[in-house]
Amino acid sequence: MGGADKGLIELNGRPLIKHVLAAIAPQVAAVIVNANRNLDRYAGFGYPVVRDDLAGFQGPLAGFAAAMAAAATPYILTLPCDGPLLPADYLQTMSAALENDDAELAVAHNGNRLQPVYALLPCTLRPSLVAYLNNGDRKIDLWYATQRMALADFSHCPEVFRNINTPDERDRLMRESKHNS
Ligand SMILES: Nc1nc2c(ncn2[C@@H]2O[C@H](COP(=O)(O)OP(=O)(O)O)[C@@H](O)[C@H]2O)c(=O)[nH]1
Ligand SMILES: [Mg+2]
Repeated sequence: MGGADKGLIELNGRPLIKHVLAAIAPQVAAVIVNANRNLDRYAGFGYPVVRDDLAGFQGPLAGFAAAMAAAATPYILTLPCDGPLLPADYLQTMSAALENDDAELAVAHNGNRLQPVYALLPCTLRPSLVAYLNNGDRKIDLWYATQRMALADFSHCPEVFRNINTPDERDRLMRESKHNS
């Protein structure tokens, strides 16, 4: 997106983060926003804002570590700021997968591949995650693979993971949502 702060890019007249917050807030006990720029604007959406544990945009795991430190809940449920089509049963599907597999963490799967920024993670994994990051590792799938992982099956609705990475993708989604409404 040419370096723009993606959460603040508008889709149908509202910043992307507002679409995402509206979809997740009814499902969870508390919301934390993870951002590293425009912190005042993010704070204006009414939820606490935390910056990454590591400086320099080192990837989503640094955000997960910060959220685990800030959370008052035993688990964090993660989702990216650029995926406005989050389903209403996101938490339910993730927690059912975790329980069914008696796993430590759950990660979404669209039927084809892992969707690694959609995860249900216990905050007790923070020391493991911090150690992984301090070792210089950044690959999200490889850290998951070191834990007991459940796959949450979203193969019946793979479109919920559509996310906006280019102006073109934003415009296409906007045209489609107007067409459907
Ligand atoms: N906290 C944090 N999140 C990041 C970082 N880099 C990417 N993300 C988030 O990870 C998600 C996926 O990133 P994105 O650039 O859209 O990757 P893609 O969709 O896989 O091409 C988005 O919500 C980003 O905001 C980072 O350095 N720190
Ligand atoms: Mg993306």
